[in-house]
Amino acid sequence: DPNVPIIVTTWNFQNSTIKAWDILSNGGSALDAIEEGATVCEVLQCNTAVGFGGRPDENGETTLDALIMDGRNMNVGAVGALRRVKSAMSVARNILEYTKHSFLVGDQATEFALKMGFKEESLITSYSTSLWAKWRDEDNCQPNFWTNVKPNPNEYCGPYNKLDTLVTGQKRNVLVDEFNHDTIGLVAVDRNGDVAAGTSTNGLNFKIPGRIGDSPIAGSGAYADNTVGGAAATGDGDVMLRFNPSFLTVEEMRRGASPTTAAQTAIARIASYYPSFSGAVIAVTKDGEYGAACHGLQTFPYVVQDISRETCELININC
Ligand code: SD4
Repeated sequence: DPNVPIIVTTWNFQNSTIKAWDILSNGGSALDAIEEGATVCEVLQCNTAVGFGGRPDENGETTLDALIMDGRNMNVGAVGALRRVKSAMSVARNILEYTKHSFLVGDQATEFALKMGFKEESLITSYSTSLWAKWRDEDNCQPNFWTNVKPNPNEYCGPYNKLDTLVTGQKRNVLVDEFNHDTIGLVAVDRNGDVAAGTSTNGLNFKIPGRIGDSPIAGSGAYADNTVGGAAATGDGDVMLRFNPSFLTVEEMRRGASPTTAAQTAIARIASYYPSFSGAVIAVTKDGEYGAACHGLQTFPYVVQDISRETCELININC
């Protein structure tokens, strides 16, 4: 018999898993489990890596990326660089439910959200301001994401200086470390066997304003197909989105690979080009088999809840 319903989430965000399971175990849909599970993290600001008040960009603003995918019909709703609206996942769900589009970004995603009745409010908190002020003042605005030609750190300080002096040099900095990860990714299969997947994140610290990572991109951040299963990814999104790892994981499962082997294939593909990238992929089949793979981290924790468990279980894999 299939092991459904099931919910699997990235990192140790048990509150989200518990909420999603509450929906699934009461006969709710996989889509609702994804939306409401992710929303819990957006409200709790899980590790300040999801939702408002975390990971300010170079201008000190927090912007949000989210994706939700319906494996019944391959419908997608996504937002990127969403400004001044806290519930990125629900905005994504509204795009899925009420429009023929798949992906809205920036200020115009905000406009859409306001039309749908969401509240406009600042995503800046005293925590995000202090993080950003430290970067600006003590770390001298060390540009985190410039390569080859980078702005002179002495001349470039977010909105405080014009980008008028360019110098060559410096490689990319470390993008994801233990203080700069933790996007929530979720994959659910409900009682009907319907599959859904999604992500929600505030990206990376001191990103260049306008930057969107892998998380809201279907096939990269997450992917779901009722005929196979679903997958979700977390990590160095600038690199990972070049490989569509969630799509590849689902396609490997379609070809018969186990979830673990499928996720390993997707991770190995990225590592073959970028040996120092950090990231992970979780995978679930439509029958409720699950697995994960990771790279460049010591360990990767993820959480599973299914009918075989009284409570959700934290699983740690070595990378
Ligand atoms: C991003 N993938 O925006 C996200 C960050 C992340 O765990 O997953 N952190 O690149």
